[in-house]
Amino acid sequence: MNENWQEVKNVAEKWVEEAGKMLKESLHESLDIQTKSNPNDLVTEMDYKIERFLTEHIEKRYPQHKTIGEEEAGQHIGSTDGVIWIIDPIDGTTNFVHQKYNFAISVAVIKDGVGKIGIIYNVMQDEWFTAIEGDGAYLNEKKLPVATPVNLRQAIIGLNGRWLAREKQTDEKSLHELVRKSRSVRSYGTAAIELAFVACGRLDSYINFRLSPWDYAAGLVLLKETGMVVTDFQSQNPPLLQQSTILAARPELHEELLSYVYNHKGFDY
Ligand code: 2AM
Ligand code: CA
Ligand code: CA
Ligand code: CA
Repeated sequence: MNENWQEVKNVAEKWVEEAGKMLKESLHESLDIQTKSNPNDLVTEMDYKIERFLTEHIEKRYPQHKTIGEEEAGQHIGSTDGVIWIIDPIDGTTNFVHQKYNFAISVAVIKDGVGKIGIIYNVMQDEWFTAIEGDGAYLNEKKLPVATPVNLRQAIIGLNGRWLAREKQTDEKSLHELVRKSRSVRSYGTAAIELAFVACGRLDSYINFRLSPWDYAAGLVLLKETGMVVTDFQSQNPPLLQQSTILAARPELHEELLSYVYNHKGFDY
């Protein structure tokens, strides 16, 4: 079947917009907050609610499509055949809870393992980072330019301090050294937005030692459209059904950064 991706994207944006409104309204109410894998790994009733809201719309309109989400959807899916929606209902739940700011809804649509649509909605700033494969990436109505090179000395890198704290080695190819050599580092606490920031040039690179497909699937579509490179630490395409390390950067910078992370296998949170 041949999908009209523009139409799918329009419909998806409408649902995401509605979901964004639900999130904004929920900020005025008290929320049920629980923890998952560790005391810092938060989940709220809104994470579940938004994921259900999106998956129900998708199942109703596109019964042939499958859905994978962080909280509940698609845990049985073992193959990338067909059309799959990969959803993060709230990326940056800690920010959602603590800051009521800097969180996103991330939706990717892939077909037979290839990213077709990426939508990252930065809810409180009302910024839409979107892309359709082969059609360029956009920030709101504005088409994003193709990436130009910068070197490490001029680069601003998105990196969570947690990963640095875990690193034992401090040799010339350590993360510590990478941070020292860069112009500066930033940490926003939302992988989806940080990848979108690389796509639009606000960051030159983003590095994460453990992410899941719903954190990066939409970002992959955007980054490809702007000529950015995104791989795991061993320079392979990130998988779409399991966790991965992530290195996203401008083309030449990616190669330079790879030498710093290549020997890292990744960390747990
Ligand atoms: P989340 O908010 O959807 O959980 C910073 O914490 C970034 O890492 C966020 O994008 C967050 O996504 C993601 N992340 C992925 N796995 C995580 C975990 N186990 N604990 C905390 N953050 C996680
Ligand atoms: Ca989470
Ligand atoms: Ca996430
Ligand atoms: Ca999430």
